[in-house]
Amino acid sequence: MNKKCNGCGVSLQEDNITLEGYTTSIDNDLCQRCFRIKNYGEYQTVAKSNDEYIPILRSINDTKDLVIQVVDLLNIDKDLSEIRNYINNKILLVLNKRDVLPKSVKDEKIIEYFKNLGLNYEDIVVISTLKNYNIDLLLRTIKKYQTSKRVYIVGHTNVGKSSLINKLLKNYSNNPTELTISPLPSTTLDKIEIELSETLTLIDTPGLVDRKNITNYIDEKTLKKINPKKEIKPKTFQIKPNQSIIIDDIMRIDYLEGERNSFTIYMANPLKIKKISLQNDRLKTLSKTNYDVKFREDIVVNGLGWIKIVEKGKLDIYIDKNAETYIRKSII
Ligand SMILES: Nc1nc2c(ncn2[C@@H]2O[C@H](COP(=O)(O)OP(=O)(O)OP(=O)(O)O)[C@@H](O)[C@H]2O)c(=O)[nH]1
Ligand SMILES: [Mg+2]
Repeated sequence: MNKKCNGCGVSLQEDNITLEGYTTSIDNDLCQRCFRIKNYGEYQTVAKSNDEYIPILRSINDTKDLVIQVVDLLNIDKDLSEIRNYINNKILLVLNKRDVLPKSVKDEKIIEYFKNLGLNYEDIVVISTLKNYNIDLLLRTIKKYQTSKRVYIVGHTNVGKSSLINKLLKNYSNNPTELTISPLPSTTLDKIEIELSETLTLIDTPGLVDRKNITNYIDEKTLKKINPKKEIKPKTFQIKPNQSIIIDDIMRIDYLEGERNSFTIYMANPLKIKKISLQNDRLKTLSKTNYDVKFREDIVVNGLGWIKIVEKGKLDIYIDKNAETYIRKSII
């Protein structure tokens, strides 16, 4: 029988050390990569393509099982409905990493924002896997909506799918399984079924890869800084036209035209952010996009966070050419 790694779901093999799933002995329960992540915190990236993930999603569509779509609250997908291209199942939306957003923001407000997207979820639950927040509520909600024993967990890479399953296992079962988790994308490599109880089996899946996420284009040192580990302290700047803001070595915002304005930056605390004059040329070699923002909009930077802009105005954003930025109605 084809034996799978207990950490990431890949098929184990002892023939080729350079290929996925390698282990020194097929009697082991983990592949070498998971063993190293778990025991030494040594991360190894695996380049995954969605060509492998999409068939997994389509196979879920063949079932009537409940699907949990997990979203990272600091890193909300531009198009949450993309998943609907592949599956028609009932979906429960789970908004994870609540702990990184300011406590002053009310959960109801966050939920309201997602309800207004009109995307037909059975329910929406805000949680923090890290802080064990609302995990009880989530389990009750899963029980309310599950249509069979099996419940799938889907979403982009790194949103915390495997962490959530580990937390549910720890809280509510004696099953000793511990899935591999890591701060880098594409940790889980294949479907993994985990029995939580006689009436509930959770199925972890590898995440959908997002090529437009800035984390694909920055060095490891900066990557460590942008992954927030604590509650974000938003930084507000009062700004006039002809002033600019630079965020570490990552991006530059030029305020070109408009009223006196207020920019609030929701990004990881270790990032160095400062106001400079428009004449200063720093980071101007990056790729430029022009934006016309309306009253109370956010400029979102995929993988990094967002800038809340209060008044309307014209601005230029400079950032890596592969990174995605877009405008949405202010979430907070
Ligand atoms: N701050 C915070 N971090 C979290 C939370 N849940 C998970 N993480 C972190 O998010 C990162 C990714 O977690 P994983 O569980 O590996 O994510 P995944 O969705 O399974 O990722 P893939 O398997 O690559 O698709 C890890 O660094 C986790 O520690 C949370 O509630 N809050
Ligand atoms: Mg995972």
